[in-house]
Amino acid sequence: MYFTAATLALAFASGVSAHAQMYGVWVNGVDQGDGRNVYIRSPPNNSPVKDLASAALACNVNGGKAGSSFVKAAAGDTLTFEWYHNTRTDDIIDASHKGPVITYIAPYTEGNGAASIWTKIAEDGYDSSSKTWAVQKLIANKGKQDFVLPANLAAGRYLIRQEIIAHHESDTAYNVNSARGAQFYPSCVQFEVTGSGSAVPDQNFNFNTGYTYSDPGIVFNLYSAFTSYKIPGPAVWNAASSGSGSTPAPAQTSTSSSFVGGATLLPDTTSTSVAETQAPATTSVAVVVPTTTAAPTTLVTVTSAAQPRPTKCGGRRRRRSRQ
Ligand SMILES: [Cu+2]
Repeated sequence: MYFTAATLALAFASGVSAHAQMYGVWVNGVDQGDGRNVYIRSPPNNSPVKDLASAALACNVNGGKAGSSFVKAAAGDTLTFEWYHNTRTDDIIDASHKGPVITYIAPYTEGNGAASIWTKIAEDGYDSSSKTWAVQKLIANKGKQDFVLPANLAAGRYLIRQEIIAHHESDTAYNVNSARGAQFYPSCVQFEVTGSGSAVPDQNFNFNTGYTYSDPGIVFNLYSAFTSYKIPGPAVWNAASSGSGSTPAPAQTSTSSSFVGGATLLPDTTSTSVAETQAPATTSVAVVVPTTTAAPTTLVTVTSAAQPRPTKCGGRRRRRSRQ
């Protein structure tokens, strides 16, 4: 066994990226094992999708490559999707990558999911009372995001797609500046659901047409003095009003019991990654000064040297005190 220089360079580059992907699924608290390329349509790396016209927006790169097995669950079960950064239970995703975690379901397809087939079943965005983003809860919860399968969901095979949206560069839309834009981390999991319910997901949402560059939940300035955040996509599906079931609508369960509002971490400007080495359009870098709450309160513009710099997203992060 030997490594070429290119192999080593790639290995290093993927090691310093600050993104995330999915490791596996838990059903009612029971670990279903490493799902990568087994029941998860795993992408080749943890880089984000940013182009809203890309078919990969639905189920990521390799989204049309069907896995070899299905997670078995029953309608009404609590499911946990577990994310990681480079290795299981590590730092999960760079703390700068604040944003929502959203979950959709579609009838099973061996296709790539880029079609009008999706229905939103759970979402967690920004809690203005605690100034907490879903991604912060995800990190505090060791990468685990819980949601409940609707109790009257019709039995059958499904794809369940969970995405993280990271807003640290989304003040500018990707179609305006491809070096910036919201970062989407979609992951599709193959499920075989049992139960006697009759509710069939029917929102027929299509990511390529339903997510747009005019959506305030997609082009969003994380460093502005915001007080609320509108999660993109349709409202969470009310399964109770579908089919003949009469059970309550699914609720996003809280996974934040151990979360303590942390300091705002500085966007990293010191290291590079494979996907995000393009320089910003200008040489100014917005830096949020850390505060004791999760909400950015002070915006300072630091003008860098004339040399273009990589955008933040690196694995190493440097804390700086106010100077
Ligand atoms: Cu990233």
